[in-house]
Amino acid sequence: MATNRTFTMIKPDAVEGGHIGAILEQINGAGFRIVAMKYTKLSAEKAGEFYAVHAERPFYGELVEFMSRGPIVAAILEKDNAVADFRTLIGATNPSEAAEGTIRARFAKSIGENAVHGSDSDENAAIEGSFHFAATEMF
Ligand code: 3AN
Repeated sequence: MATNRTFTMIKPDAVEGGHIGAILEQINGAGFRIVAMKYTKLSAEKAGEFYAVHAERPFYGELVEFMSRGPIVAAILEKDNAVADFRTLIGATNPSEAAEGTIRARFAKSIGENAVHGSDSDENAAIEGSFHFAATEMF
């Protein structure tokens, strides 16, 4: 059974581009409810920890540098089938392959600077949500 929460970050490129409002509007318009949200900045250490699964990939250093270069918006979102539906809403990792109208098609610049994160499984959604939020910050 699909659980109904996912975790997202509006990444530094999209924050720098002034797209927080438009992205949140698209997320709300697609029926996601905000369970938790904060405007924050990852240290290089925290970004490295968050993306530890990619530590062996050639782009890891670049990814950590990018994700820690400026503020992000982190959020937990709720909806039926949240993980899969949010992946559909954001589009493919590479924005040139992202379906028209998806968040990455609209706002992402490149495969590395791709505007938003979306959890890839229910298990990772729970891990990533707890990485950023205490239980007392979820409503
Ligand atoms: P997604 O974010 O769609 O789940 P992942 O988990 O494969 O994609 O990658 C995590 C992040 O790593 C991406 N959001 C992107 O910022 C970065 N990334 C992925 N592939 C590349 C790549 N080939 N070159 C540079 N950065 C990449």
